[in-house]
Amino acid sequence: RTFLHAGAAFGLVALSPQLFAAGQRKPAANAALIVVDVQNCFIEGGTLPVKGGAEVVPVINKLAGAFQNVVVTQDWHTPGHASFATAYPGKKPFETTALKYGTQVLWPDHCVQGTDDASLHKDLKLPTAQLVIRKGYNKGVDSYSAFEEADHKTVTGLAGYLKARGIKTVYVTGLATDFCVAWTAMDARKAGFEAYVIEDATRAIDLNGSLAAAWKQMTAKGVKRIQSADVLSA
Ligand code: VGL
Ligand code: ZN
Repeated sequence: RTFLHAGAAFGLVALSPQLFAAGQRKPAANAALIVVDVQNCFIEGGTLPVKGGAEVVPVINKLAGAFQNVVVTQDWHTPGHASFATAYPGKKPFETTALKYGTQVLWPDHCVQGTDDASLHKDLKLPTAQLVIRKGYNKGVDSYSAFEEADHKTVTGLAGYLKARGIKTVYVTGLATDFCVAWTAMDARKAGFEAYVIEDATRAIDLNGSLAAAWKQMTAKGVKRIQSADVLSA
């Protein structure tokens, strides 16, 4: 039996060298998949749709099967939230305003707590997900990052949770690449995690060049850019 197993394994290697290409490695037990904001609000038909947003769903569903740890986030705003243009007379969505903690992009009202718009996309299938973390629920402070709010002071508890569970590496996916995905990945680095963004499991808003800027900033902070095939074929 041992001999047969070894033979079978050898045959697999010989027939499929691409399975073992450099840099491809199955996520370790101490890695977590973070699925950012795959909510109706960010998908066609929602209040702040991201182009191609629904396309991440099958990719993420497939990725989830390769991970022993899966964490999900939801943008979860109060009505009248400080990131909503409607909170400022005379302001329109996609303009900016100065808040105490810095420049805030103003968005259409989106992802209001408890609404269908804020629900996870119906086709997202993450039966093994262990934690759902909600963010952006303080009315006066936005939170693109799943780790800390835009004041760069208030933490969500995610870093503590991951550390308590011995997680060392995070793979970030979801919506939107240039906002919540990027800020989450960069804050993961800040909190001491190794961080990957799985590019084809994300879609971007790309507001005034924000996508290129986000990749540049992520790279500078040591976030690694990979594709789902790099994980799935490992
Ligand atoms: C997001 C804009 C506003 C995101 C959330 O999930 O990327 N973007 N709120
Ligand atoms: Zn938001």
